[in-house]
Order: sequence, then C-alpha cells, then structure tokens
Amino acid sequence: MDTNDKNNDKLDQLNFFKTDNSDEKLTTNQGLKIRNNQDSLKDGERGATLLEDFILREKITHFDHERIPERIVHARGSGAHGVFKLSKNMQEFTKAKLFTDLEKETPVFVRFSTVAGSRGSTDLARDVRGFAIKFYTDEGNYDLVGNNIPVFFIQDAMKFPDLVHAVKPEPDNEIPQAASAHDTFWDFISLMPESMHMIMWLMSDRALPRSYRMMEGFGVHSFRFINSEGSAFFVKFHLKPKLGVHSVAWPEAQKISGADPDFHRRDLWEAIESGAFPEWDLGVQIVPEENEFDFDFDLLDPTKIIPEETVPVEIMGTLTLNRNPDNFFAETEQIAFHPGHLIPGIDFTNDPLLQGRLFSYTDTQLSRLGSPNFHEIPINKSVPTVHNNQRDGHMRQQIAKGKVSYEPNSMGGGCPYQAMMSEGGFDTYGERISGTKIRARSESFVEHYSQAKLFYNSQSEPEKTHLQKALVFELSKVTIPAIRERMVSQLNFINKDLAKIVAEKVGVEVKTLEQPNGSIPADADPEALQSEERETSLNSSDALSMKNTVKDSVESRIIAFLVADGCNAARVSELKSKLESKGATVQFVAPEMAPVKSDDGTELTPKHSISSTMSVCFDAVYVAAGSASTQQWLQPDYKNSVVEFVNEAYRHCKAVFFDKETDALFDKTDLTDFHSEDPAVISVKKNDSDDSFITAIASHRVWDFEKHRNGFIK
Ligand code: HDD
Repeated sequence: MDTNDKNNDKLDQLNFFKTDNSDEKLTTNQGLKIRNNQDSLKDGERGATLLEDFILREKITHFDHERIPERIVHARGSGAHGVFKLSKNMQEFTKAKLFTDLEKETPVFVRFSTVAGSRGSTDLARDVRGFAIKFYTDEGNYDLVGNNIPVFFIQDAMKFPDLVHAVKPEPDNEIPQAASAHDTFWDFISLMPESMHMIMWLMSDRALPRSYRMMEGFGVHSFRFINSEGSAFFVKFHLKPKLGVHSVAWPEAQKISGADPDFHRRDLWEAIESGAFPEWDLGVQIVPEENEFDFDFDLLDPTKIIPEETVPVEIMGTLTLNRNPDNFFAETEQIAFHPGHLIPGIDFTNDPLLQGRLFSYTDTQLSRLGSPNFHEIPINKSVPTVHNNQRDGHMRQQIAKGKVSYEPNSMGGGCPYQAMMSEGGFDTYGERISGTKIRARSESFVEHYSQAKLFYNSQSEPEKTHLQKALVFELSKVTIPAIRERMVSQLNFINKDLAKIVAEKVGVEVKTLEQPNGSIPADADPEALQSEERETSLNSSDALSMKNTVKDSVESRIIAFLVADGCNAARVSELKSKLESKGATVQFVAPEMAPVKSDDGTELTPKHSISSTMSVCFDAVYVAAGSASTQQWLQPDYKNSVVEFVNEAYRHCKAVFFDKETDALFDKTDLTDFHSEDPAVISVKKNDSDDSFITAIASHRVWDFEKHRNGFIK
C-alpha cells in the first residue's frame, strides 16, 4: 500500500488543523508579525526589561505552561497512523460496520507504550507494552485499548492503584525508573497469587520486544459482539504481527537502553518512513453466549486466556501503519483512549477489571488534558460531527449555533434527536442479570496457577532459561529476603524446578506457604489448588511459545556491514543488493566516520563508527571480505571494539557472516569455538552461501545454540 499522501476521512479532518511555516513570517499568537525575536524591550540598551513587552510575556508565558501531566501509566509511548481493512465479513457475529463492510478502509491511530516508566524513560524496560488502537469509524470512534500480553496482573479494578503504586518508583526516593526489579513490586506480587500467570509472561522475553512491529496485541478482556438479530458472542481480540513475534535478550536490552533509549520509537518511525509498513492480522476468538460455562476458568476473569487450541482465532482483516504523525505532542501525546468508546455491535462484559477501566479513562483525561472538551482535540475528534447539548467548558472549540441546548425542545425542532437502532443508535446489550449487591470475588475466579503452568510448560528450553534468569535478576534486586522467599514459594505452585532454580540463585529456601494471601478464600488449601482437577485440560500450547512464530522474512531487519579501507567492493555491493531486495536495511559500520575507500576505489559512507554504536542495535553482522580491511580492523585503535562487536552479536545468537579473507579477525573472536551445526555462523570456509545468511537472519536468533555460544556447552 502506498503511503503518506493517501488520504482518508480522518486525515482530511486533521489536514484542516495543520500549519506549515515555509515562506511565512514569525507572528505572535494574535497573528501580529514580529520584527525582533532576539531582544526584549528595555529601558535603554543596558536597562531593565519593561513589563509592557507583551511579545516577551506571551512567549515566556506559553513556554512556562507547555508541559501537561504525563499519563499515570503508559507515559512513554510512540504512535502512528494507519488503516484497518476488513477481509472477512463478520455479520454473523456483529453488526459493527467496521467488521462488516468489506469495501471500507477504516482510518486508525495506534499508540504503543511501556507501562511503568516516565515519558522520557527507555523503550527497553522489562515491561508490558500497551497496544492501543483508535478506529475512526463512520459510526464514531471505537477504541481497542490492549496490551502485548493477553492477561492482566489483577482480577478487579479495585486493586489497580495498588498494583501501579507497587511497580512505580518507590515513593520515598523515586527509585527505580521504568523497572519492576525492586522491593515494592515483588512485595505486592508475592502476596497476589492472581498475578502469577501474568508474571510468567512478564518474565518471558515477550517483555523485551525486538520492535513494536514484532509484538502481538490482545484486547485481554472478553468483550461482546452483537449481531443485527441481537444475538451475542463473547470475543477476545488478537493482533498477530506479519513479521512474527521476536524479542531481544535481557543483557542486550540493558545495553540498548544506554546506546539508544529510543530504540523502539526510532524503529517504528524509520520503518514507516522507509515504506516498510508494519502489519498485523486482527482476529477474534468467538464463544457463543450459550457456551459461556464450557471452560475450566471464568471467561470474565482477565487473568485467563482461552487457549487457541480450544478456540481458534478467526482473522477478520489487516491493520497497517503507514504514516508517521506530524507532531508528537499534538497527536501521540494528546490522543485519549478509552475502552468505553464503543460502536453498535460491540459491548462490554462484566469482567470486574474492565468495569473499573470504564470509569478511569475519561476521568484521567480530565486532569491530563485539562478539560471535558478533550474530544475536540483534532486527534481525538470522531469523523462523524458531534451533535449534542453538551456545552462550554475550558477550551471549547465547537461553535454550536442556536438557542437550544436542552432536550426535549420544540424551539430546535426537537433536534438533535435520538437515533433509532435502525439509524445506528447504540443500544446496550440486554444481558439478563439478577443478583444481590455484594463486595466479593466469584468462586470461579479463585484458581490462579494452572494457566501459569500452561504458559511455562509451553516455552522452549531457551525461553524457560530466559524466564528463570529474569526472575533471578528481578528478585536479586529485592533487598528483603522474606519477599524473595515468599515469591519463590509462589513459583513452587507453578513449577517446582523453576522455584528451586530461582531459590538457589537468590539465596532463599522454598517454603510451603501456609496461607497464600490475596483472593484465595481463607479456608482454601493451596496444595489442593495444585491438584489434578486444577490442571488445565491442555498441557502445552504452541501459540504461547515464540519459537513457533513466523520466521520467513528479513524485511526491515538492520544488518551491520563492518567495512574498512580496502574491503571488497564487489562483494559488499552484491550482498547489500541481495539483502535490500528482500527488504532488509544495510548500515555501514567503519573504523571512523570518514568515508571508506574500497578495493576498487568506490567510497562507502559509514552510518556509524565502531566507537559510536554497538552490535546490540543490529539484527546481524557481516564482516566484509578483504585482507587489507581486516588488517585495518586489527589496528590497536579498533581491534577491541570490533572483536567485542562481533562477540556480542554471537553471544546473543545473531547471524554473523565472515566473508573471504577475514580469518585474521575471525581468529580473534569467540566464534573460533562455534558448534559445527550452528546455522547462523556463516563462513565461506564452511561453503556457506549468501542465502544461508539471509535464512539465518529471517530465523531471528539461534536461541538453541545460546548455551554453546556462551561457552556453557562445548
Ligand atoms: Fe489501562 C492507559 C491498557 C487496566 C487505567 N491502559 C492505558 C493504556 C493502555 C492500557 C494500552 C495507554 C493508552 C494510550 O496509549 O494512551 N489498561 C490496559 C489494559 C488493562 C488495563 C490492557 C487490563 C486489561 N487501566 C487498567 C485498569 C485501570 C486502567 C484496571 C484503572 C482502573 N490505563 C488506565 C488509565 C490510563 C491507562 C489511568 C493512563 C492514561 C490513560 O489511561 O489515558 O486511565
């Protein structure tokens, strides 16, 4: 699909608000042209500044007020415009035109985020990622405000402020930033058995995405679809990235946070600028209302998934991001999502976490954006014009004509009048309910460990190792041994080996918890929750392991070409063209930023010098052919850096290609110990072809060789 110039109803609406300073004169906010933007108005050249300097006052006043509160959670984020194109008419299940009109391309804005960190924090925190989509439909805005993890820490919104207080920096010293590895988080979590399933996801590499473009998205809660006959279906939303689900490793994440804290933001921006538009299949798992109780968990419990083996995901269409915002603040920062922004054909369920969210989102915009008129900010405006009797308030934009701002009225001809359902009027699903008011948790929400087990069991060996190491890292930062101990005792309910491994490394013993706190009723036996009946019917689910993800493309992967004077220009150009023809990006890394003179005199312009980047920022490394260039790399100024560059890529299981006449450098690296079956060590000596390199890059990493590559197995 082509791109930035392509317009739609939402982009046309936004265009109306855009300004362009080209060829324009500087003005005040009142449109007055400014003659001198260098000096304030003074009483003589050396005199005091005059209060009457309205130009200075206006400029400074605006500056003084240009910050707004950051989001209370999900403060750090990046967004992009795009479209959703339906491929399957879902009218059997929903009347939402978004999911029934095959002709329509619905404009969207998507914002990705981390949760715990501040607006300026690193992208590579170990954290959940937000995945919020605003669909600008012809029936009004529909927001799907999800995450890259399909379950949540808590079952009831009542606990949300506690969760967020626990994970945010500790209140006395505001440490640590954008990290869950601290006392208060694990204190809370170890007392909340319901969080264990989410903790398995959070400690997995899912919490360290390679790119926003390579993450799944989930609506988390069960929502409802309602068709035109009024029949309802439970649905769970899924977004599956066409590029597959890929992650970086934790030691890399920590280094990237220093080398390029904007790694995900930059990646999204650059991919879209270069025309490599990120795409996801959007699908739903559908459960008819009458099957609500067919599962060994409660569909209303947001700490549970419906395994894809039990209910497959039906793909409805494709979400494509194809345009970067023009202004970060105006668009990405001011966009306001809310799970309660609905359209006919979609409705909520009684999930108690979702119910609380329905209050929180509008409420938070009032302090964040400062006015109930936040819906009038261009990025938040619906495509259909708003007609109602709401009036006034800070920063009101709409000029509502006439005397009438009430209903019923005769003076306005009764307008704006209520829409019938046949005219698109929204009608809440008539769920039959009868109950007694009660502040309690349902028995059906009580079991917390079986899906945590399912997740852990479904991981490949390298994924399990990473998860164990993540827990060890996090709990090693916990200063209070009793919290570490309580946490490993929780892990013991999930997997005894996992608990043992972590306990040993964090210096505590696994103890039987006498009384897991939280939502387990006082009379429940924690061991009984582990009994056979409490196991999920599934032992393992392929969909939960990233090992089984798509690995067929090098599109938008960034390959470091280590080039130095005298390198083989023909080989560099040949491999570069092959990679680029498959959509990969090649960046030259040279000893210095000066152009490199290759063997035939062609100049290669480096994007980085070896001292200004690290291989953690790349997907693969190619060492360009040539004995002269190899000798230059081995000069004392560059040798340590280039060897570390290669070794680090190797340690993190990336494809590394040593071309002809590079042995002298190869011999200095850890690759000399490589396993003969390792498919991502590419060398002309092994008769590997360029295609082997391309296949290795597409497979992302050879995690299975991680232990060999790090010297644990010879
Ligand atoms: Fe939330 C922001 C996702 C539970 C209250 N949430 C926010 C964003 C995402 C989510 C992606 C960022 C939106 C953006 O980019 O602007 N939140 C979730 C998911 C949840 C969840 C998937 C559970 C399934 N959230 C949740 C609960 C509450 C909130 C239970 C409160 C009761 N969330 C908020 C908030 C935020 C927010 C405080 C902060 C900024 C904003 O809303 O606009 O209202």
